[in-house]
Amino acid sequence: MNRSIFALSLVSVAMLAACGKKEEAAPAAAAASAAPAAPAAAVVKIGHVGPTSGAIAHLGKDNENGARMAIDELNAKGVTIGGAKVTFELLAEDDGADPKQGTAAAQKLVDSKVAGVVGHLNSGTSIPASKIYSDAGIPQVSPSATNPTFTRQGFKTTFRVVADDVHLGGTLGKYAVAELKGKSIAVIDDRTAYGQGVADEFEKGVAGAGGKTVAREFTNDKATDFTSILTKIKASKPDVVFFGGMDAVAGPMIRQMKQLGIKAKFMGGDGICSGELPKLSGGAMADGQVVCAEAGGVEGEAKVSMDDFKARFKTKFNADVQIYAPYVYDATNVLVAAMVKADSSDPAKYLPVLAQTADYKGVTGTISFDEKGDIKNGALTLYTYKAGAREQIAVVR
Ligand code: ABU
Repeated sequence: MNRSIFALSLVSVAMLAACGKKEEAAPAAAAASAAPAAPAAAVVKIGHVGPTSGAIAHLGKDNENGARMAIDELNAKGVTIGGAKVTFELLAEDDGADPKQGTAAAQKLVDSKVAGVVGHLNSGTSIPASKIYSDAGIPQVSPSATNPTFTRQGFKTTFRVVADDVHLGGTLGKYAVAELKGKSIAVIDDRTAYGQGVADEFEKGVAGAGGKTVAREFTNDKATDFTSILTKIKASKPDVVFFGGMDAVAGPMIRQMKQLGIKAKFMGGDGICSGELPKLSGGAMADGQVVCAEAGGVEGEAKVSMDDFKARFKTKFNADVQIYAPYVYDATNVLVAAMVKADSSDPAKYLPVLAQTADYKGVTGTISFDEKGDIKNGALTLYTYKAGAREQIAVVR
């Protein structure tokens, strides 16, 4: 990152303000008694990237709205950094959940001189983009990318405000055996960085709890017909089917399971745990059939603040939160809190402060980063669906 560019932008704002004052002051001596000019407002650009097109556009839009809500509130409240009132500008990019589009979006944000980035939504886009941000020295906080690799590349610029797939998949694997009493478990993944990774961790969790995986199949994140793999899976008579992937694929898969007469429980990670899943399944989900987990702990104070956030979100956007909007909101505010504490939006100056984030009280709970940039004490909230609505089962730490 070119530190001088950020310094320059603030200096040039100050110089322009000074020039303006001079020109206004010259014509009339009476101006000497005028009120002092208001400090110039500096613009701090914050990037957001998520898939606002394609099959999971509803999730990308949910994320983008979380960032927009944070930015709008910060601007309404007024934030002063480096002695100047700043205005935050959201630069929102669409990566279509595609790794190539993701790196192009990252480069565009770097070229636009963003001070920080919130995103991307998917692990498959966040991981390749993280090198671009790291090379530019720009902090990146992901609200939803759960593949462990994201924060294990040795980059100082990567942060995550949710638990990772080791925690997520492992916990769900144990839950399948210990609580759902799964005896024969089938696993499907969508071959993405997230889907395959969380399915692998799920299998380890099953094995660790003494359970048995009887089938492993895969599809892709754009597939709509699962007849072939579900027919193979049916032959293995599973009582639990786990899917590593996103809700846009999980919904039709659940519908086709019903059509094929597979009555097994259906499990998945945070990627399927959306408000949209019942609709995407075409109403095929039996009450309590689906168990999924959000990669954050929604209990106690966090439950109160999350509920409040969801109500404010609904009022502002006339839409319900899908999954990650509150985490995006917190990720944005964590970035800005570090800028305020460092008294600078220069990434080189506020990055070390961001890394030291401890006990930040967000709407999703308390955020502290470990040495890798991962959230400390990350938690999971398990959900099922009844009558088409998500219902909380438990919080697991
Ligand atoms: N964590 C699930 C969805 C995002 C991802 O990690 O790809």
